[in-house]
Amino acid sequence: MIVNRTILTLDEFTLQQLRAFPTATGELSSLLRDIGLAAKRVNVEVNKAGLVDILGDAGAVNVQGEDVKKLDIYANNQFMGVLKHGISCAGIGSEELDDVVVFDDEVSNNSKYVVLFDPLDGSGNIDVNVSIGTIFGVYRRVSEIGKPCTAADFLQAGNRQVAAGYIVYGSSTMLVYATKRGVNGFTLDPSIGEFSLSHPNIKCPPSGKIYSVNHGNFFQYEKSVQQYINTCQKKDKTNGGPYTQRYIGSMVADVHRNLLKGGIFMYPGTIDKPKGKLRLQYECNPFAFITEIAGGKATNGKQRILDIVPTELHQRSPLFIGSINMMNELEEYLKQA
Ligand code: P6P
Repeated sequence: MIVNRTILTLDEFTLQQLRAFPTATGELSSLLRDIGLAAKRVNVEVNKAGLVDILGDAGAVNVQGEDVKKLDIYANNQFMGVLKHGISCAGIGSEELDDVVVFDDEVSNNSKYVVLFDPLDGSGNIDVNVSIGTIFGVYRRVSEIGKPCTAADFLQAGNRQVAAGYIVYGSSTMLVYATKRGVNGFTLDPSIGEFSLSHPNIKCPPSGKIYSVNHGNFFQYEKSVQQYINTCQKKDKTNGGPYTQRYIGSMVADVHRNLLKGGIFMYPGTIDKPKGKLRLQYECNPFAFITEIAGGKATNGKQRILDIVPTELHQRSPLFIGSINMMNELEEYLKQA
């Protein structure tokens, strides 16, 4: 019987990758399947968030000083749980937790990887039914295998990531996953409860006509950023302007759209927040890794995001990310500063 495998599930895709690379141990594939499982569980709760008492503030405030929504906590526990009980992860760092969590059991201590994640980015949008997402980055440990992972494992530059991805809980639920071999998108098929390969080998268009920025902070941006934003609004044959402004206020949704359609997303430093708002380790770095593998570019306005050596787990960074031609155009303005 010939089985018509026109659409690969996430599991089939990871097994196919394993067959193609026999030397692979399967730990990274197993880690991806763990993340896919947690994503399916979170998706169920996100999809019914309006119906159950999972909305609203949990009364807690996280390390960022933000009200923690109950769904944040649920998502954090789901991803932490599957990674702790898997075979590939020695510990995690999360936006929702003040410090890293060292799993410190025999299997985990012998695992090669650590994971940094934002369990539910854009959670302020939960109550108004706007797309939200999970963001994660995977690093090979620098600490000794066989012993508990250490804080140093979680303070590696983003160029040390071996994989990164995100889940966008939107009109459909999609998991986008990148390794050095490429970026692939899997859409959750509710009829079989599996993520299925829907966007193989994603490439970020080199140019685009979408710019994403919070105009409310305009007068707090550096002059060079203001000048670039003004250019985005001008009719200009050379850059295809004017561009369209699209800003959802949920990074996963904004960056995902620009990755597929072409565009630039900016969260610059402001007078109030010179380092910007976004966190380096589990927002900027994973998206910078994914975007570069897809052919785009990501900087903090001065240097490549992936080359920044972190000093703190929750440090913030300005972020400019997207289509390479739009990023190069922006950098011409930033150089003049
Ligand atoms: P602002 C959500 O809280 C978030 O961290 C990102 O998802 C989003 O891009 C950004 O903040 C929006 O911030 O200040 O423009 O509302």
